[in-house]
Amino acid sequence: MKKKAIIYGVTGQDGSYLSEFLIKKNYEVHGVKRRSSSINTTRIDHLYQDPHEKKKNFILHYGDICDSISVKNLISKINPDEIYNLAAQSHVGVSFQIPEYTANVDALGTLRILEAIRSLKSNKRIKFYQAGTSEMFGKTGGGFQNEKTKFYPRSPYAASKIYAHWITINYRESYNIFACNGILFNHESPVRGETFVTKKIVSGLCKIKKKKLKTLYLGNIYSKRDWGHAKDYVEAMWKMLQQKKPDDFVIATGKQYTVKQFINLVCKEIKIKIKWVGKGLNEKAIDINGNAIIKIDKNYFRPTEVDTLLGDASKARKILDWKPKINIHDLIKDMVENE
Ligand code: NAP
Ligand code: F7E
Repeated sequence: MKKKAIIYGVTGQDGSYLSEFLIKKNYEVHGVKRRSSSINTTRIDHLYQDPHEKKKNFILHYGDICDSISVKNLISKINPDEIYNLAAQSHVGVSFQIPEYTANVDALGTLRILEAIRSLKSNKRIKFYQAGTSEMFGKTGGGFQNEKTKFYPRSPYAASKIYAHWITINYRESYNIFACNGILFNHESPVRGETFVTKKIVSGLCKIKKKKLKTLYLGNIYSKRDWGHAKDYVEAMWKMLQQKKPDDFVIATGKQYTVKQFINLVCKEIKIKIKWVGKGLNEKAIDINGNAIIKIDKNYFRPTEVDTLLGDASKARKILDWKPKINIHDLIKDMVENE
């Protein structure tokens, strides 16, 4: 019998990589997408199968984790072996502008899925994956973060994800649900959303190279992140659900770069020579013709910033036998080639 998985957030970056991964593992994948007035399936169009086909292994359903009725109905109809909750309002900056909505999706959405699993009383022990984040560590003060590091959220997004983290643990302990939290550090890919900094930089600099854009505007270029590739990270999600006991894991590369260093690496990859001049809001990257191709715009700064994130994934390495295969240089190559 094929294993069945439900993916909430199937139309997102991780949803598309996880779908590919599970289909290769011979799963029947049920992806949940939101109704939208414009097309929101570009990341998964290559996996689409006509509903009239007999033997389908990728099936799409309408749903929304803000709608408990649809969550309960779908889980009870499919009776899956595994559920991956990747659905979220995932933009940290935007969460300051829509904090209540972010909490509804990112915090309560997780509760709605857990409650559906609890109340269903399936003949299977449905396994649940919650997409947690390094943003929960927030104000770290530097150094490495692991599963024992305390949380100090710096955004409505991070605060919502902390609720989701603890409610997942609470349902595991209260009702013996097989529920795992992944605490994933930043992971990127060619299908990363256009407004996240890595994609914005790669896409902007490629446009500048092709003379389709004059200047790219960015915010704080001194924050430090631990960037991996989404392809490696979805494998870790699956590995968590294949263990005997449910547990929580940090997933990271253990290497850290500033946004400015990321820009320099992309410029090297696409062969644009730049020189940094000025300070603070007046800092600029100038090309060989003297054009300011990168400028700072204070509108992209957040009310509270997460200055430094660096993950220690040694628990995942030991228990899941997981380590990243793709380094930052190959990640940038992949993103640039696809642009
Ligand atoms: P993403 O590209 O923004 O995808 C988010 C997905 O959630 C999209 O499919 C989106 O649908 C869907 N969604 C949003 N609200 C929903 C709702 N109310 N009901 C159902 N679906 C909803 O995010 P990602 O980068 O793939 O990240 C996947 C998950 O991991 C998210 O929970 C994110 O917070 C978390 N995470 C990401 C990272 C990272 O670096 N990428 C690191 C740690 C944790 P639409 O396409 O219709 O918008
Ligand atoms: O910002 C700075 C910004 O939006 C990275 C999400 O997937 O990873 C992601 O959250 C850094 C921040 O990612 C711009 O201030 C400068 O310091 O790409 P980002 P994020 O906030 O780290 C975590 C792990 C998640 O869980 C989230 O879902 O870059 N930055 N200038 C900028 N950021 C953006 N977006 N745009 C700028 O122009």
